[in-house]
Amino acid sequence: DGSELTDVHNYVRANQVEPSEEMFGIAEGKNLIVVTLESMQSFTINEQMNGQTITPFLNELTEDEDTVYFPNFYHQTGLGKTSDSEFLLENSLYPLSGGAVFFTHGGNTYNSMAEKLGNQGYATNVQHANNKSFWNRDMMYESLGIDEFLDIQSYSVGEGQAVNWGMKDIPFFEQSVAHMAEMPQPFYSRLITLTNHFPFTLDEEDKLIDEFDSNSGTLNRFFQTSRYLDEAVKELFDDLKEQGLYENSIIVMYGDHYGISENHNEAMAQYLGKEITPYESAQLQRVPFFVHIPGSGKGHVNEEIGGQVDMRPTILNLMGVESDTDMQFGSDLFSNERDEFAIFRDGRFVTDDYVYAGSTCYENGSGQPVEQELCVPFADQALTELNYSERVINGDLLRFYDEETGQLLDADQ
Ligand code: GP9
Ligand code: MN
Repeated sequence: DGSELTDVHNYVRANQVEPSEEMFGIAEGKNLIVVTLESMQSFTINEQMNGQTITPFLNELTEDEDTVYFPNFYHQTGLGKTSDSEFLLENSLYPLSGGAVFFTHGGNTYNSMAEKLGNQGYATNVQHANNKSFWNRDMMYESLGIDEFLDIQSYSVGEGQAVNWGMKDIPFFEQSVAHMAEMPQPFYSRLITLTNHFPFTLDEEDKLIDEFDSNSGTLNRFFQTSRYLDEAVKELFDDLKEQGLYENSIIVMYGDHYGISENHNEAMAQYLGKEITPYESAQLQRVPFFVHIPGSGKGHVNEEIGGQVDMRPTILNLMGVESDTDMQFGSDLFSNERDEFAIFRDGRFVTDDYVYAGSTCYENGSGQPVEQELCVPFADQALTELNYSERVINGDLLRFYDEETGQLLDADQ
């Protein structure tokens, strides 16, 4: 019953931070569009590959007056890959260390961001051009209180519009925005892309830059599919403007997980021009996080260290929706009170001073190994937090929590 939640609840409340006064509510009442950038990694942003720009549109956004870009933002996914990132986004809980939580705990009680926005009168949906049962999404989305799932059945895939895993991102975005034009407003619509997915294959006409020249065909092609995804995002912005949806929407985009695993370290070392130590491997877990609020003038590059668990409180505060009695492990990235901390699902972590990886404590910045004991307090906290999150999920404990009041409930209530 609720008493199993006491420690967790105390921990969550003790680590809670106040929202940023400047940012709270600045997107209130607007449509919320969240785009999952499949396999997009931060090492491609504002960089070149053999003299070619990899992400020209996203690079522009990093300097845009209405866009906040977070370069020190980390994925926190495990075996559930894309679905784990969705879980972090909706719940601000960590996914599980074994198996995909979308499969293992698809019937739990949750208090998702979709449900909260639904309670504020938002129409909520996910759009993704794949079969609805992939990752058990159809079941899990019901538990998450998402009103509608527009899966592959809602798309028409014309000649030349599919590659690799299925529908290409450019026509996917175009048809998704057409769907949005029919939705009651305000809406919360989540778009999950697919083209920048292993094995990173493209039709010739969609290859906008050359391949890289390493011994890894996977990495070589990854630059091209990343370039394609960047082009698709540019067209998404154009589509939204054409449909008159742009001005009244906030567009949030995040990379879901790495595309290039450690199996390609030799090729990555060639690209980066340095050895891939455990420290560098941890830094490669950075994924882009963008918050674009048209007309806000709030754009800047925000160096805050955070991760996907922080998206829910950050977004809800921008939307002017309180979450201070919710059971969430993340915190608002705009808050001044926040500790810089990103805990990976496998126990690695990053703070402003240290990076803990490969059982070694490194100084953040120089990458030099330092005394192990400097990392110990953070390692303890990381473990506590991951364990508490697992306890909530494994015991389906949100059944015993009233998020309206922040009260623990008895089993017989
Ligand atoms: C599948 C897509 C890709 O629908 O989200 O899943 P992934 O393999 O990246 O988890
Ligand atoms: Mn994915």
